[in-house]
Amino acid sequence: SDPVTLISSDSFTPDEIARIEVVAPALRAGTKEARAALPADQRASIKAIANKGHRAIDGAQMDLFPNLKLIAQFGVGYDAIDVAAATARGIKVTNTPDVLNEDVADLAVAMMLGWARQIPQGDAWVRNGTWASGRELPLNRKMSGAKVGIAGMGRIGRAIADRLAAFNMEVHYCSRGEKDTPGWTYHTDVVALAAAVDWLVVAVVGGDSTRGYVSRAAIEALGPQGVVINIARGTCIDEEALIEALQQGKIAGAGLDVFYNEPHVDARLIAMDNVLLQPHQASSTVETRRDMSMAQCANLAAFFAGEALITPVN
Ligand code: 8YV
Repeated sequence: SDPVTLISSDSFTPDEIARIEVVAPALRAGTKEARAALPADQRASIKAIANKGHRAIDGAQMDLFPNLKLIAQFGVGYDAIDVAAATARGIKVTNTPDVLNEDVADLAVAMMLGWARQIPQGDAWVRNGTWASGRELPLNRKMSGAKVGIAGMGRIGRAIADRLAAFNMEVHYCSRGEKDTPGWTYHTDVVALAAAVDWLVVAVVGGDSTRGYVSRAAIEALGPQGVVINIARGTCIDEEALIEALQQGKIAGAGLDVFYNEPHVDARLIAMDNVLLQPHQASSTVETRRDMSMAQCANLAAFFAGEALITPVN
């Protein structure tokens, strides 16, 4: 039977689906229920999965497809995929690194500036007549020249640090090891990093290895002037500790693009106006989403051609 790629998410755009279908015939089953309902012969025809977003692909999902050999993720993060379960089954996993570094870094900086300069609040004051009535926005915080800590000096962390260096910020970071960096200060752990800075930007990998990585201790070490920015994964921060620290004024604020239970954001975060919220959109530009789609399809094409995968994870 015909289809060889399974499109396992309903969040692919028509353009992205068209690109996948150019590589090989495809079948769509965007939910667990839809996949389980596929007849056995269709499931047996599937050799690759094109996945997107956070839909969990676990061992049981893989076992629905006895001839599955590749899971190609749309995105740099692959925490939605149980990579150990894939490896154990001889299934390769690929992601789409690098092409999104600039956009993710841009949004991190935009959230920092948006928070510091109260851009959402200022926009509201103009629109709702508060400014016209003679009031002035409370004074902003200065971002340029401040101290920033980057948690995770990978490809995205470095793109963020490069940008912030141009804002004359003093760059500190922690990472799995010390990196070759232009005068930036390395810290061995995130608590020491947070204690040294006012801005903490989270750019570590997602998944089990970083669950709660920005701990209660790290959040509290940041102090009452501190602001947390997260463009990584909601799971990388102890969200409960973050919410309590924000409510109690133990830190000044947060800019968050990712959450524990997204797209459902904790009502306590939504209630606080010292928190800048974004709908997980750091890679969402026309240009980068096209490049991510092409990177996903390049991996699919290499796989079907029997060539080396371009960006393998396992
Ligand atoms: C998602 C992301 O891929 O690349 C990542 O890891 O988090 C995003 O770019 C995107 O949200 C697709 O749903």
